[in-house]
Amino acid sequence: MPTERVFSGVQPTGNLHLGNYLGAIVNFVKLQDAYNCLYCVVDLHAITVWQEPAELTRNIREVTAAFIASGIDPKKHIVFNQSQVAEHAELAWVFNCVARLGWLNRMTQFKEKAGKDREAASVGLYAYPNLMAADILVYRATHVPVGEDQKQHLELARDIAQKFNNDFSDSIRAHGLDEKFFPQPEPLITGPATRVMSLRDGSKKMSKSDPSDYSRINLTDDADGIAQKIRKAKTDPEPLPSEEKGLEARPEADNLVGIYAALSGRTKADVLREFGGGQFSSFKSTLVDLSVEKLGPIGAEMKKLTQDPAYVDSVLVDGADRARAIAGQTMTSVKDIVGFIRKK
Ligand code: AQP
Repeated sequence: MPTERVFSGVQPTGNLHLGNYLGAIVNFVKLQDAYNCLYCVVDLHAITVWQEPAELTRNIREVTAAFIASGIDPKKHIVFNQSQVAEHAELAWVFNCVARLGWLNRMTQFKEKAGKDREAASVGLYAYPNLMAADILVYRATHVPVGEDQKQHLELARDIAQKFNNDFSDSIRAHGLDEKFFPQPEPLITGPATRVMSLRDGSKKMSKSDPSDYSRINLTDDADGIAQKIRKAKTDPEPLPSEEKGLEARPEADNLVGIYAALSGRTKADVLREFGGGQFSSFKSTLVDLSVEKLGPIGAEMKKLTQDPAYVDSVLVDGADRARAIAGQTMTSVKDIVGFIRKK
């Protein structure tokens, strides 16, 4: 039985896209054989920016459906939504008191998301990385599959784990616990599409919040939608290069080749050996066929699952019960370590 634990999450903020799929969900699926996995719909993170309540409920079910439709087995592993396991928020508070303001001030995602009007951003958006550290460490997870954009937050989680272990080392020892109470979680940023870019602008990451729907392929897009978006995707006038080096300074070409490679399970070099020297128009047609073949069945299954909300909710309740059992044990030890009094 595998002993190392994987944790990762996706925010239910709508417009789940190819970047979320290739950067994260595909890897979630692959890791199921080698690890015990927890996959979380991080609804507490979602409300760091305003969410319409009814839409949030729909989006929680949609992300759950995407997990299952992509091949995550919620019986063998744990699929749940974050707000059902109160220990995430409880540990996050302890981490708010461990992490330093200076550490959070360096987080680039907050700067990007808060934009110019930082005073108007929610406190939650600022403290988001501490909650993310709690999500991972409340399960003492050792591996975290994420896209490239989450690397900095993972480094912060490692710093928090280390500072907690150092600050409380005497107490950890006094309670007979492992001196490395919290492990150092390893980011797993793998595959040829760890940062999928916008189809309209190769310098911007594909993102749920981009106002242009043509910038991303949504997992719920039908075949016509996928075809239109790929055909309209920005490219340059040169033919495709035959080697990877030729993709440098051609971000749009690099992105489409990376998407093709990830969807076909090949390397970029291998894809270029086949398509190098050809025009984008024919490459795009092949990419449309591949995308429809790979994403079509997932979108169809998502649609089916979301039509049965009682089933989706039962998966989340069952997963949350199992997650709580693990998180509760960690919080019991954390309370002892910190010096809180609790019912014995
Ligand atoms: N463009 C991307 N390429 C590769 N991986 C990506 N991820 C997100 N965008 C890309 C990865 O998907 C997982 C879930 O992301 P999330 O929903 O928790 O948060 P996010 O990064 O904020 O997603 P978006 O789409 O970029 O939303 P907005 O528009 O709100 O900023 C993570 O593992 C992430 O790395």
